[in-house]
Amino acid sequence: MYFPNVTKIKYEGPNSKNPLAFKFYDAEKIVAGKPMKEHLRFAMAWWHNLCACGTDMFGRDTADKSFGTIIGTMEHAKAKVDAGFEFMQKLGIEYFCFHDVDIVPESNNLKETNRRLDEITDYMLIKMKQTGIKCLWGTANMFSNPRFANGAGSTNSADVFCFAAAQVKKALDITVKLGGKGYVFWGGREGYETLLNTDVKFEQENIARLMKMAVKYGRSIGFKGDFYIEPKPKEPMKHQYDFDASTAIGFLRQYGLDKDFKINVEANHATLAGHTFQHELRISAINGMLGSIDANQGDYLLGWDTDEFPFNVYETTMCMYEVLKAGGLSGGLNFDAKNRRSSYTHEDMFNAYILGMDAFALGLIKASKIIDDGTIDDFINMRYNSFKHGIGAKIVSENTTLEELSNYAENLGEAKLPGSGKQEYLESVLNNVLFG
Ligand code: XUL
Ligand code: CO
Repeated sequence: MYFPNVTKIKYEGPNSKNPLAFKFYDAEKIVAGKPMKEHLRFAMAWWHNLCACGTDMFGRDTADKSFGTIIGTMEHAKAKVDAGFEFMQKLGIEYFCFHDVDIVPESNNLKETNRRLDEITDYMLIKMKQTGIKCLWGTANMFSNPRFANGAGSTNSADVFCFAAAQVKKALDITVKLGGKGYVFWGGREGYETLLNTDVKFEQENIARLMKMAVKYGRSIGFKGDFYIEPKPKEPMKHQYDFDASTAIGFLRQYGLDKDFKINVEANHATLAGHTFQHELRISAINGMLGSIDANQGDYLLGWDTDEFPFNVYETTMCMYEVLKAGGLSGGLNFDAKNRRSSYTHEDMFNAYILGMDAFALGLIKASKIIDDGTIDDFINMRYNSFKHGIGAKIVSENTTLEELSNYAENLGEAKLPGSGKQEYLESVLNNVLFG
């Protein structure tokens, strides 16, 4: 046992003062027609939870995640599996997400890395069968190894492109082996620092080529799930190609990848792009491409990806409002989030997940109330009333011309104000639903 001081985390309700209990997440409780756990489908991110130890630009590790072994060995990789499954079981988390290099130490030799991946996934499969825990999505880390300094799909080196292809192939193999529901492309180094050395068109075409081969190969080995692009505007690169959901959707359509791909929206990436989390969810949803979510939170005072555990209930509420309106996710809510460097104990890891899971449970409960209350949805519906009859209906049915509209406008005489947006009133409705 790796977490002997923590027993199974239970739902104790909002009056509980127990730091190791859920206050709002009650897995089996029915909200909006389904148990909470089905709406939320929480996943543990292997990298932050089992690998990251608090190193930042200015200081070394603070957390000990050796789990009694020597880091960088296969014994350590297996201890992480054991610790991870104990952690998920104690929290009632039913899914995990991983990069290839999160689950084994990468060797200098690709064949040896792949052999290690076979060995560890055999071991993970046994644990998955014993516990019922499943894989939400897998991915290849094509940004840490120095060979990817100039990108993976967008690299200037054909040899590096082949290494990227090899990693995608193997990551797909093991994602399928583990029954993963999805496969993610996060293009951390797919971008550029200066146009003085970059052929953007060529690089984007090459990324599309890599993705097309991934789809072809994935489908050939029986992968039935969704591929995802996870947009992010910057960091590590100055300018990343998958800037935001709109950009990624345009790219997918341009290269005929939109039938196989959806968007994995990450909250902190949205805010880095100058959008709200809700905006990115809405843009994905209205394009039929809301696939999965990396559930975290950024800091509005900082310009980088802080990957904090979410606690802002306004944001989790508006997120779950989008999810409910979109009819749910094909993926789930992956906590791509890490403890603050100074919260370095194993107990802090549990506290962080309890915070995040409760914040989203609360968001789900409140979002369902907003929908039941109906004031906001009714307002939006009424706001476009002028398009339901007369000239407005003609516009919507595309049964008019610029000339006809021009004549109509001339006959109107004085220009009219379009009806109040009533933002302050609607914000007070929101607060009333949340706290009333
Ligand atoms: C980085 C990030 C990644 C992806 C998977 O900002 O979000 O961890 O989620 O590669
Ligand atoms: Co992410």
